[in-house]
Amino acid sequence: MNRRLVLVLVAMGLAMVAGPALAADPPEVALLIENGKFQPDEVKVKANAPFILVITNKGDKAAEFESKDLRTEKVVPAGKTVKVRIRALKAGTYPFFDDFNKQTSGRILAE
Ligand SMILES: [Cu+2]
Repeated sequence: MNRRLVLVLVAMGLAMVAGPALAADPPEVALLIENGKFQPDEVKVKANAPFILVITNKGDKAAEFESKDLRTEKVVPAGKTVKVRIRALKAGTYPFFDDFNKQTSGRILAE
């Protein structure tokens, strides 16, 4: 076999191994807490598909990501990043807020 064919076969083999694992991993969606605000304050995601919110707190105080509609709350210490798995959502708007600083709020828009 020539070298090029070997590389193609190796790539196909890797794709077969990595493919299902990648398909099973929900996409990650970044959310920042900075200067007392969520950035962005509207997080757009696909409806009917789970995802992982990757929340980074750039502030110097702990925050608590909380959403009644999502039945989720998670402390995000100052300067840290946490991951929160969110179930597949029907199309709609899902408000969230920082339970330690309630005027800091945002929403997830699933569409
Ligand atoms: Cu709370």
